[in-house]
Amino acid sequence: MSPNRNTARDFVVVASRLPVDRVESPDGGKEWRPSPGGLVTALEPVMREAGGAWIGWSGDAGPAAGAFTADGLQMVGLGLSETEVRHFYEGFCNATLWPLYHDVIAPPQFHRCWWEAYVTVNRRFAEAAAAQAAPGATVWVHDYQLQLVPRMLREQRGDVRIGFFNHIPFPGYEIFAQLPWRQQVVRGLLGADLLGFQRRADAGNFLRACRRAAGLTTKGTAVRVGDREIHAAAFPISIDAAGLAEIARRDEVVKRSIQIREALGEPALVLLGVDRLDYTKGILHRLRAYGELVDEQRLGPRVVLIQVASPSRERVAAYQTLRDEVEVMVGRINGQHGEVGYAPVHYLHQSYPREEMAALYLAADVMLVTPLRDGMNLVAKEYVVCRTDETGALVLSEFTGAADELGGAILVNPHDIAGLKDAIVRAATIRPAEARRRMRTMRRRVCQHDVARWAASFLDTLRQTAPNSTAG
Ligand code: GDG
Repeated sequence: MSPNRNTARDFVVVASRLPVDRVESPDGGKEWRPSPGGLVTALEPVMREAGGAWIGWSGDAGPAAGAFTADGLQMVGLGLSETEVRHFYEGFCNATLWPLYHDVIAPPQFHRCWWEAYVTVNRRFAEAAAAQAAPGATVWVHDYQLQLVPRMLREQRGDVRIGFFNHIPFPGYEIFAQLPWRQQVVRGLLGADLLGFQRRADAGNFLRACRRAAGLTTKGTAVRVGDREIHAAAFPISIDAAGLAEIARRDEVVKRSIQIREALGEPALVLLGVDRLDYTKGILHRLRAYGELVDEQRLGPRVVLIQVASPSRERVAAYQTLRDEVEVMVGRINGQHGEVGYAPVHYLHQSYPREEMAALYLAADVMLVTPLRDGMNLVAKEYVVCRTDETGALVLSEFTGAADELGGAILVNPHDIAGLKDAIVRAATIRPAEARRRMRTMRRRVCQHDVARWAASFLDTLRQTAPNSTAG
């Protein structure tokens, strides 16, 4: 497809979701409201400077929203039918690729009709990108939902520079090899000039898949496909550290954090977990360890764990089962150890504004981030950035990308419940001087390596890659 002269853009972001939500407007109609996330914060300046466009899906089944502007940014909304939502989004993305790429914590399901929907929807995104991109434009494709887009786009538009960033892990080859369409996925990704991963290990796994699934030769970070050279390397994502620290310093947020501890009855110790309610996040392991610690009274009297578990993928069966299991476990701990006026677990199956999240981070003495597998985990970075007074302690799973960067955390293997319990006790009883030293190291790291630096580093590297002109 040739670029549309009226809309040709020098910078195009392609992500499965738009950074806006369709919500009720005050007059009873519908309007687009920004859903601020790290990605849009990081890419906004680049988009504004280049007059860029963001291609994505609104999140609802139905016709395409088409082109519109939101807060001065150009959006192009694509549509998914009800069947595509089930087969592409809930099926292939969330019940095939998500569990497969997270070390098969849940069994992945392989269905040919889901794969077909994945191909169809990826083609729709690639065509939209081909129509938006100006000659020689830079197109940045995001995440596991769109792995076929780089190649599909390159076949139509040999002139554009294509980057791809995978937000979730890329699995070891023995796991990836289960995917019946492994070769198509590898070839799809190799349409890009530069492939970014969270950890070096993820890039290494991908390079191995290139050798094993596609029989290609790799050298260092490079893969050769015909006369093209593609690079795969680690670009660990981050957060808008300055923006979040500013929120955490606001008087009303600090006051709210004090209020939260008051509402809990001024406990001596507050632990916090913040996750999408997802089986990769290790919520059950965390509750198990915490429940035993309460039982054994190793954390002192009237300790409180606040667990925010924001609703996620509620129509996917594995998520419904997980919700039931978490709620049973929370009920058991509170039933056994609670009293009138005291519950050891405050479980919140809701979403909160950013200010409330910052107040929760400020209210917590110990943050528990215990995923069984996580590409990065931004919550760990958000916690340390909010701790502007350098107090607090972070218990962090070694199976997160964040563990590669946050050396000041108390690292754990969440499968080792005894080890997890010891780590929680250690974090709860850490000497203030040691806590400060650890927190300072972590804050420095995240503040210096924020999301703007991540985006700049990826785009600079992409710019330096030789333009690859032919389809691979
Ligand atoms: C994927 C990868 C990678 C959660 N509840 C609320 C809320 N959140 C925010 C957190 C955080 C974000 O959602 C979650 O990010 P994570 O990184 O923890 O996890 P995933 O959603 O699985 O993200 C992950 C990430 O992509 C980026 O590349 O790090 O590994 O799986 O920012 O604060 N925010 C608000 N209310 C809530 O109730 N406002």
